[in-house]
Amino acid sequence: MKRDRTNLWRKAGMGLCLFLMLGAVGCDDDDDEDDVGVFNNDTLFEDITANSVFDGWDSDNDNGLNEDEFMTSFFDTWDTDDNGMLTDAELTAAEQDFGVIGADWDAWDMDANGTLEITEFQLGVEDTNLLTNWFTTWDVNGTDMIEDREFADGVFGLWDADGDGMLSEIEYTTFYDTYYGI
Ligand SMILES: [Ca+2]
Ligand SMILES: [Ca+2]
Ligand SMILES: [Ca+2]
Ligand SMILES: [Ca+2]
Repeated sequence: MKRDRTNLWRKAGMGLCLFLMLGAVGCDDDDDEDDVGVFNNDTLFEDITANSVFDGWDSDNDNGLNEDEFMTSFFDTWDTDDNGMLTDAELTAAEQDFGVIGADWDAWDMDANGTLEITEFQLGVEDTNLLTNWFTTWDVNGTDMIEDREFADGVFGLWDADGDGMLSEIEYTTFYDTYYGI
């Protein structure tokens, strides 16, 4: 029934388009494109839930990330080649893709070996309050943990630079495969 009504409206819309075109006004019917090509925070939630990456970070298995687990989740996420260290290139990519502000690579790399190990990363993010700010903002239900839904909503918000709640299929898939693909 709902579908019938939608089709009816769509037909009515096309009729209106035709009418407007006759009046020399352009009409861009991109409804079909929107239906298949736009991804939102629900998509990320479903994907993250399905691939069990979140469960891997939740090391005490209480279905939420405490601040330590949250920190580890970002270290793992940004370590895109999974070698247990963050390089300058990995951090720069993360800064861009997640809208990170205030990370000081040189200061964080305390032994100046060109990579961030997890202890250096931990001290660095504590210094900037970067993850603490996200943690506090994302914990919408006030449990002092980030549950999977809060995580998906938060990360999607970082990816969605223009804040309209949507990413194109290409944008979404690129982000997802880079950071959460298995
Ligand atoms: Ca946990
Ligand atoms: Ca790495
Ligand atoms: Ca280092
Ligand atoms: Ca929470």
